[in-house]
Amino acid sequence: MTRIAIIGSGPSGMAQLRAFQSAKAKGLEIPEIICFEKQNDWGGQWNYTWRTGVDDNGESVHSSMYRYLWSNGPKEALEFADYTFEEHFKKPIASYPPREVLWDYINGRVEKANIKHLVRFNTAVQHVTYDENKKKFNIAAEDYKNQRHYVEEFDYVIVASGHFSTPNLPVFKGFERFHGRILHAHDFRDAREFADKSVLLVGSSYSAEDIGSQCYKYGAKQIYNCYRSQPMGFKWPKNWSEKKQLVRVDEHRAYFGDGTSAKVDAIILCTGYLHHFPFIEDKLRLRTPNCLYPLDLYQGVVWEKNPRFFYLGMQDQWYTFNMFDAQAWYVRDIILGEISLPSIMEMQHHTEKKYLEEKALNTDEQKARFQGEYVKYLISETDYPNFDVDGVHNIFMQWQKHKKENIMEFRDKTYRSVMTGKIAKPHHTPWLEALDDSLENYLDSEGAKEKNFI
Ligand code: FAD
Ligand code: NA7
Repeated sequence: MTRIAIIGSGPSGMAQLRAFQSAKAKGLEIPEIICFEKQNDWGGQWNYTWRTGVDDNGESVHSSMYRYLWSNGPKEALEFADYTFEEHFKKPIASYPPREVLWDYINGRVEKANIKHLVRFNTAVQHVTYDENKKKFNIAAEDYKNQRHYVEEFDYVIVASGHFSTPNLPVFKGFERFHGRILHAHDFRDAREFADKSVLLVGSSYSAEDIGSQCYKYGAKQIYNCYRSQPMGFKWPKNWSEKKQLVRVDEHRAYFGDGTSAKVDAIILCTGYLHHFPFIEDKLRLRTPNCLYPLDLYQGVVWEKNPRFFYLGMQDQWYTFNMFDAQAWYVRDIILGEISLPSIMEMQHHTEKKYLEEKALNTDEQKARFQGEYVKYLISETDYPNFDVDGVHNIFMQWQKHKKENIMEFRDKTYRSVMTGKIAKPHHTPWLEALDDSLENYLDSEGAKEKNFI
């Protein structure tokens, strides 16, 4: 029987499992599927851990998420077309759910599909190779629960191991002398640690914006962030100031490119992540910066040099859950023979064209549109339920406008679902005052536990 390996059961791997299950539910015969997951549960980044460094098994901790993380974009932009928030929660909820609430949602869809038994948890893929003679992939895996190392053969491999886990860790002059704490965003867990402290965030993208906002919300005394290329340019609170690139630090102070300096207690490197796949042999390994259209991947998913090898979710992301779905349905249909691929030359030519198109994009509006068009194309090729991608694009544009208006209040806004046509319900507590982000408190219509939070 044809065998398929999926590496990772985060939202992308879960989408792939669900894609095959939906084909099976329609009466199609599907191959044997095995999903390898190094953590003890699924959900990928959304499977929070307080740990940093290594996990129970000595594997590097995967998730970069932290306590009190709320969705940084509207839930209406990531909603599954085959499983709405309304179907899951049975009532309207607000537009920016906390991590635990989103985990519950993505878990709900795949629990309903009854596919968890396809995942081998606590099992890390350590090596993937391709045997040209046999035309099979060999996967070497470590099963930590049963303390067993084994190798198995597969006909297809789908890499869904994420790319926001391995820190990009620049070093600045004087770091070895600094008296405070230096950490990467990947190891940031609890903003309360920085209450009453002066914190410097290096970087000017999503992590800097959100970790800084967390620190502000939970009582940091002073926040600085510094940028290499572009300032974030939001209207920051009085105790947050944006500086040019970090030049050096000494025992207590950070020195910036504009000649100013500041005393800081901690430095958080919000400097992004590396696409890092040490477990994949060189000829199959994706090497790319974080961009919207990586080279070597036809339609963002097919490894051109060996089109039985796939990657999911490797793009920088405007679209997330529903884009992973679009990709997973597309990969499924290639494997099931419903979609045929062009020649390698044609695939490469197409990808290079798209890669150059991305390079010519200047504005966020253009970048979001570019990824939206990509999602539309994938959906048009499969039976994934069609949805109003242009409507989602408009939600992204409103989201950006709301952030520009007030970066500390954008999460209080609500949006209309393109799946159900219904508008979200405002949350019971404004985001800045909502300290208890547990599922229980979030879903309670009055937020009864909020006042007990210390
Ligand atoms: P991941 O979620 O990273 O899952 C990959 C899985 O692969 C993990 O379970 C991992 O354990 C497993 N794995 C890795 N290597 C191996 C191996 N060798 N063997 C076996 N298993 C392996 N997106 C949003 O839509 N909204 C947000 O608000 C949002 N906030 C974010 C905040 C942070 C701090 C970060 C880092 C990301 C955020 N994202 C957000 C993006 C997020 O990455 C995606 O939502 C989503 O989790 C990507 O899914 P994935 O399955 O591709 O990868
Ligand atoms: P991103 O979006 O990849 O951004 C990385 C940021 O780090 C970006 O501002 C970079 O500046 C900056 N960077 C990278 N290297 C350096 C050095 N050496 N010096 C200064 N600044 C640097 O990563 P994020 O972590 O913010 O977001 C990733 C995901 O996590 C995202 O999906 C979120 O939802 C959460 P640049 O603009 O390249 O000059």
